[in-house]
Amino acid sequence: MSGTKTAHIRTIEGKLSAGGLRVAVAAGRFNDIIVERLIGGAIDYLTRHGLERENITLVRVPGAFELPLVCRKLARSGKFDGIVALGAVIRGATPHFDFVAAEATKGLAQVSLDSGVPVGFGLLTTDNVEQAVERAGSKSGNKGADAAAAMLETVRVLEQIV
Ligand code: INI
Repeated sequence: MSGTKTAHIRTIEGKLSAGGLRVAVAAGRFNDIIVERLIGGAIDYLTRHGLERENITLVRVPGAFELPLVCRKLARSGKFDGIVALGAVIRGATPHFDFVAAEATKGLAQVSLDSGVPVGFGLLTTDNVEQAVERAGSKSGNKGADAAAAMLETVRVLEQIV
């Protein structure tokens, strides 16, 4: 946002152009009806912002708990400029909701910090299926697209900090 308070301040901002990047999308199979919509949202966002389809690699993992380990290997491979991690942890569906959600969340943050590769956080953590559906392409937007957008902006910001 520009305004009088930031006038004449050197500002670094990420341009939302994805052309030429290589992006991995890692997605849990658990709650796959929801996660498919997140994948669709992420890929739609990235291709509409110029990313070539051949530069997207989709990686399927069992569930949210496996996302950090697989994303860590993707990040360390040096083959990707950014990663989008997608999954859906739904409280109603499991008594170990809190463990799965917390470990996946902490793990993904750690991967990003340790590797320096931006990881878009597209993990839904909701109380019920209805809330998940709302955030997977209906009335509350699409968390997959949001995660892709955050990853892209972060990649472009980091490029400028040398
Ligand atoms: N994985 C999810 O992605 N979402 C869930 O809601 C979920 N529940 O309900 O348990 C879930 N569990 C599986 C977990 O991520 C691992 O795949 C599993 O425990 C094997 O390690």
